[in-house]
Amino acid sequence: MNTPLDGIKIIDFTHVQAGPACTQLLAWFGADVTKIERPGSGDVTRSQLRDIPGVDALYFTMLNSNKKSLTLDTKKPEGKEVLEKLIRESDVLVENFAPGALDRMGFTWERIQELNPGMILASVKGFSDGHHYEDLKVYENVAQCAGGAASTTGFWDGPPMVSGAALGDSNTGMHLAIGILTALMGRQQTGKGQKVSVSMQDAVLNLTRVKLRDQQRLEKIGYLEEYPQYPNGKFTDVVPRGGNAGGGGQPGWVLKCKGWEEDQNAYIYFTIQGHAWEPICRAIGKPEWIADPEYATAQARQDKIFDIFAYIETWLADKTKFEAVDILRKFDIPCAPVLTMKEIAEDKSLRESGSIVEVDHKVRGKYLTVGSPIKFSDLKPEIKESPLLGEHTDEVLKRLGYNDEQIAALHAAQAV
Ligand code: CAO
Repeated sequence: MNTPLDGIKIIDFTHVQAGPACTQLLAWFGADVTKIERPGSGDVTRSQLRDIPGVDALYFTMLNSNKKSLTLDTKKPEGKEVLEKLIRESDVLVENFAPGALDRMGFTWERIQELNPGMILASVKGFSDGHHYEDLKVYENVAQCAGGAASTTGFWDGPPMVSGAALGDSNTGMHLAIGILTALMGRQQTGKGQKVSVSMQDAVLNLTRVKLRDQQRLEKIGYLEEYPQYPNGKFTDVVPRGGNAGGGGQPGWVLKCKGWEEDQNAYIYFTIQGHAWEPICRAIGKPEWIADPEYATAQARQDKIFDIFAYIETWLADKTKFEAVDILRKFDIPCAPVLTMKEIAEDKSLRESGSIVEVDHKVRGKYLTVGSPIKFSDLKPEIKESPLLGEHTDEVLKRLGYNDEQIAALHAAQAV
């Protein structure tokens, strides 16, 4: 198997989710990723939201597969010395500490360059350098609020809403991975490393760009035709929350299916693609709407869109979400069942494609995790277990030239 990042050495000085998601992806693709963790406790996610007492939590195991773990107190001189040696021999250092933490440890960008001019220093921060909030510590939902996602998500009569998808954390990690790979390509041309950073606010904003599009349209014409507020509701001067409306030019909504009264997820997402009006009418048993001028064009349908969705719900009333999709797919209608995490965990196709994988962990036993969403023709990443705290400390120290006596002394110096 070709693992293209073979030979790339990454110091993974990350914690929680945003940084670990980035380095895990690079480890899947072959990079040699060594995670540095504080002796005694390690990454806070090892012990957060535990389901088995004393065992690394799923939060940790699902973000740190295919890595090595080295315990190092980088505030002590002995720990700093090891980190310096690692920097000299590595290609990338990834970190997502609070602003200034790496500098306070003595590892400024200038110092890192002195140690290794080819080093790529990759950072996640809440806000970008120079931003008026640059000093803030940031977690997922803070970033979703600061990046425009929360004010545009949810229903118009409710509060701002955050998404269950990690737009602030894992998404920022994916952006950083692209930055690191770009800097590695750049280094092939110049021989020099560089500093790469992604702010969580920016990464969220990058995914919220259509709402910035809408803000400008709203300022120009005063309304947004694809939002549920149009044509009868009121628009203010900011992009409103759109409920479940389709964000593009195709109206869509979440529609009830058979069993919705008991099952909160007995719904499908239904899209009315403009050019698919004829097959939609045939699928839902309303052929008379095809040529009816009251329904035939997207514009004519606009003020009746919720009546149309209500009618489709009567058609769906005796069909499960899966039956409905099986009928609608034959008419080429973009739709999907609203899937629960239980259904996703049991989905045969996701298992076969490697998007959900079962991993065997030496202490926890078997658990499910998310595999690579990126598929290659010549690379099938093998998702391995996450390391125990400090599992590879001695191995890494030996590689760096430490003898048994020096290793024992380091352990003593770091004892907690
Ligand atoms: N040895 C010695 N010290 C260590 C260490 C080690 N191996 N690893 C970390 N530390 C120290 C840091 O140097 C820092 O010390 P100082 O505050 O004295 O400089 C200290 O541990 C705490 O680091 P922190 O401030 O980053 O950690 P926190 O738990 O207080 O904050 C977080 C966590 C995520 C809010 C903050 O790191 C942050 O804002 N990061 C940037 C944005 C980010 O990535 N957020 C996403 C997190 S995923 O949800």
